[in-house]
Amino acid sequence: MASEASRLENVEKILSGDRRALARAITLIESAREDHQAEAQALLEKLLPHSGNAVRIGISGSPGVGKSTFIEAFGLYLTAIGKRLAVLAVDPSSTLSGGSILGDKTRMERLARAPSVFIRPSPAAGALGGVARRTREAMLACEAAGFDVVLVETVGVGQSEAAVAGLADLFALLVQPGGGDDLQGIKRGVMELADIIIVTKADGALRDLARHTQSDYRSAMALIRVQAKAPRPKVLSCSAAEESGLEEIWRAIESHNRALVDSGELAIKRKNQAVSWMWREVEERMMAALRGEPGVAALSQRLEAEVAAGSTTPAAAAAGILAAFRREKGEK
Ligand SMILES: Nc1nc2c(ncn2[C@@H]2O[C@H](COP(=O)(O)OP(=O)(O)O)[C@@H](O)[C@H]2O)c(=O)[nH]1
Ligand SMILES: [Mg+2]
Repeated sequence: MASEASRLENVEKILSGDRRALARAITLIESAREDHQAEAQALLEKLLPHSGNAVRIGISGSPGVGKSTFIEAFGLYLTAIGKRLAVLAVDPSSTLSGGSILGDKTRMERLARAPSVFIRPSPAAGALGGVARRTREAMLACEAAGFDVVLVETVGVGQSEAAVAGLADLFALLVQPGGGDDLQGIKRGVMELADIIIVTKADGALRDLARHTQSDYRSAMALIRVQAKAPRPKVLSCSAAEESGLEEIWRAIESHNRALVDSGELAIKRKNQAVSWMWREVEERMMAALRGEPGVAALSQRLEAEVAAGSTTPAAAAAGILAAFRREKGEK
């Protein structure tokens, strides 16, 4: 463990907006080592009282839809109006060495050079839940460092949208012109998560198609169940290439945010998110503890075979596994 003095110095640096200290803190947060995790939690406890002041935006969309280009253009727009921006990227399909997001970081070259911007790609370490959990903590660290806007980007694959929506105030889904009737195969569940849908590449030859796509999504969203107290989802379009539509998107985000603040929903949403992350963490740790017991492992292999063969019911086998876990824990 770091000494109390050096930890305090670190906290001071982060609070003053030192991006290097922030980057080091996130490395610590992302480390799987147990001593690093303990250190990270100690650090986070000091940072937590200073977090909570950013607009938290989740962004998702299929590969090629224009996320990176959008984030660069939108990020530059935000810095131009005086915002400090942190970009955290979660890519469950990438690895540290060959990851697409690391490639993206170089594509966001102009944004990465801006002095008021912090860009952080996260490698796909372990389960998605783990990646997103650390992203949540990284986001809190960014807030403590004084960033006004935190953008969390994920590639639309399976559960990553829900994970990112679960830590954001507002979830933006990017779609590209085209698609037609099936709305590009985007799952209803993902559409239901969206607070705002952004049609990208509304320029040049794609301009008209983008307009059609926008109205298709408007119709589709009108049919979708809206979260009771959330503002109605908006469907907007933009061109990152022409840097158009960005101001309107920011205004929509601000007005969404203001509505959440005014109704008291933002505080409730964030509280619920934090509590559900706690339980997710408990689940993860419980399962890790359970799987880590050698006696349980041996038994569960046998029970798996029995359940597969139909000679034991899943419920009876589950009860057996939990009983074995309690026995082993009781012996210690
Ligand atoms: N015409 C046009 N092309 C764009 C725009 N934004 C992105 N693209 C192109 O779409 C492709 C995918 O963009 P990228 O940002 O890498 O998508 P990502 O995979 O979602 O991050 C690239 O070839 C971009 O040049 C835009 O605003 N207009
Ligand atoms: Mg990208």
